[in-house]
Formats: sequence, C-alpha cells, structure tokens
Amino acid sequence: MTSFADITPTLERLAIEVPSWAYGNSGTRFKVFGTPGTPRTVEEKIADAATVHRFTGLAPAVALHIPWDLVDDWAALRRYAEDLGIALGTINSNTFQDDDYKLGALTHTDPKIRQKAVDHHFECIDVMDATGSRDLKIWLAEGSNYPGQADMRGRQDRLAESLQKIYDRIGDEQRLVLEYKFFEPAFYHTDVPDWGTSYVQVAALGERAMVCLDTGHHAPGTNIEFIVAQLLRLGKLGSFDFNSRFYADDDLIVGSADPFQLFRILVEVIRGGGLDADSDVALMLDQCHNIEKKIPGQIRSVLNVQEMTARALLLDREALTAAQESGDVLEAHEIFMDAFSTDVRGDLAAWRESRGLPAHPMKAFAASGYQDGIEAARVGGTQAGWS
Ligand code: LRH
Ligand code: MN
Ligand code: MN
Repeated sequence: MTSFADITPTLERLAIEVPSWAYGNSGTRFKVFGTPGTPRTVEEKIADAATVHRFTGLAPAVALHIPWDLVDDWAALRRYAEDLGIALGTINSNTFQDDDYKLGALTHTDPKIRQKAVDHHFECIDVMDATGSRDLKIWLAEGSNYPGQADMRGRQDRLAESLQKIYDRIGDEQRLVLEYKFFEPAFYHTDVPDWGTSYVQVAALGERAMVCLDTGHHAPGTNIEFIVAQLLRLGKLGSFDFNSRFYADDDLIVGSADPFQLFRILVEVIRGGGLDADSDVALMLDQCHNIEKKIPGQIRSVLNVQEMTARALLLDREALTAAQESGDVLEAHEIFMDAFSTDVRGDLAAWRESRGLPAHPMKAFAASGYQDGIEAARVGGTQAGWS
C-alpha cells in the first residue's frame, strides 16, 4: 500500500504552467463577457499568474502567446516575472489571425506566405532566447472546408519543409512541440488532426521535436490515456494542454467535466515516467474563463490537477500488476477505482500548510482582497483578450 507520505516527494515536483490568455477575456465565438479587474497589459497578466503560484505553489511559469503578449523589452519582462517569483514559459506562435493565412500558413502553396509564417516562428525563437523559454509550441489552424479544395498530400510535404526550417533554428536547449486538433477552424480536413500526424512530423525533425497533447482536441469518446501511454512509450510526449470538454474544444476548467478521465490520464503519465524527477513532460493549462473569475478559475484548475495526481500516485501498482497478471479482471478494476475514490483533500490541505502554503488556496485567495484590489485599480485602458 502506498501512503500519502510516500507520494509527497512527487507532489512536491508538480508544476503546471498557466497560459497568459486565461487571464484575459476570451473563450467563445459568441459573446465574450468581460470581468472587472481583467489585465490590460502583459505585466498585469503575469502578476495574476504569479498570484496563482503564490496561493498554490503549483504554477511557477506562465506561457505567452505571440503576438498577443508582444512587448518591446523581453529582458525587462523576464525580470518582472522573476521578481514576482515565476518564470516565462512556453512561447506559443500564432498563425491564425492574419488574412494572408486564410488558406494556410506553413502549408500554403505560395512560398512567400510560407516564409512569412516561418519568419513568425523565427521571431518567436528570438523571444525564447530573451525570455529563457524552453518550448516553442506550434498549433496550426490549417486545413480545408471542402473536399477537393486542397491537395492534402502536398500540404503535408510543405508542412514538413516549413517545420524543418523552424526546427533548424531552435537552440540546443530548446524544443519544438507540435499540437494537434481534430477539427476547427477547418472542418473538412485539418493538416495536423491527430497524434499520429504530429508524431510523424516531429519524428522526422529530430530529438528535440515532440508532440503536444491538448485534452480538448479529440473526438468525443477518444481514449486519451492510451495516446498518453503510446507517446510516452515512444519518448515523444512533450507537453500537455489541460482543459475539460463536454462537446468539442470547450476549454473549461480541467477536471470539471470528467474527473475520472483526468485521473486515467495521470495514471498513464505516472506509469510512463512523466512525473519522474528527470521527466521533461511539460504540464500546462490551456483554458478560457468566460463566465467565472479568472484567477480563482486558474487556482481551481491547478488544484484539480494536484488532487487527481495525488489519487493517481496512490494507486497500488504492485497489487494492480498482480491482479492483472493473474487475470483477475474485477480485482484489478477495484484496485484502480479505489485509488480514484480516495479522498485526498484533508491530507493535501495539511501538507500545503506544512509547506507554508494556505491549506485552502481558493478560500485564502477569496479572503486576500487581491480580486477587489485589481477590480479597483484596473480601470481605464483596454482589457486584454484574444486580439
Ligand atoms: C487551439 C489552442 C492552441 C492555441 C490556444 C489559444 O485550439 O488550443 O493551443 O494556441 O488554443
Ligand atoms: Mn491548446
Ligand atoms: Mn484548443
């Protein structure tokens, strides 16, 4: 049996990067509801991200999206973040908001447009050099809406060529992670729709190219934990974008729609060494908070990951393997469900306190006055959002 004390060294290492865009107004094709106190600048987003870390000890880095988070002085931004106790993390490129990219960016038939998209990634790598970021995350909104519209095969070839140029530019300590998504904004075909395509593309690039798995980017019913197991087995799971979904890419709070799925995913992460001390699997959130307050939304999210990680770590592996190997189907299933059903909230609260953190970060944040402070201070200017 594994006790709570046995799992704290791993829990101690748990780090979940938060996305800068979660603090801005975003999240739907319909009305985006603004919330008072929403950041107007990159610095204000970083201050909010640092607040999530201060209350939870779980979110030591914030991911940026270029050009949503463009600034003139990256060294100053890095210092600003570090002074607040967090690092600048993954740099996300953006080739989905420019008219030139209507029919593709890295896959476009026009070499000038492809080069423009490659150059945007070069700019992202320059940013990474200044911020000290390790990962360049690429998600491509490329595909077609109508059968016959595009040569799907030619687009794969051009994608490979463009990615190679980008990969050749990243530094020895940097990585390229390629995110897949099964549909949207293109509806007929998508150029990187699934883990297999992402894997094929990154495998051709080299060791420092990996797959990014966004939990909201699969067809309903997909066994995501199987994909996790497979990618870890292949040494190609670079990072996660965590969120929850009921229907498509809903970007809701991780663990809210299907906590059991999050548990199953984390069981495979642990099984594959993804939480080992030498693991370089990056855990990140990719969420939008349209109707709830954003900072507590992010605090809830990282706590959900922590809680489910604790339950997954408590899984009695030895007993499970014995039951599996003896063919005891129901015993194996019960051992699995026992871990999922374990209430770890009390142990986690006490453990947080023992480390100088609030036992209940949600309550502590609510009592801190931070939300009132930003609502009073952040008046005027334009609230940050998808821009
Ligand atoms: C695409 C996506 C990708 C983007 C983010 C804003 O759906 O998941 O990671 O960069 O949303
Ligand atoms: Mn994502
Ligand atoms: Mn998404």
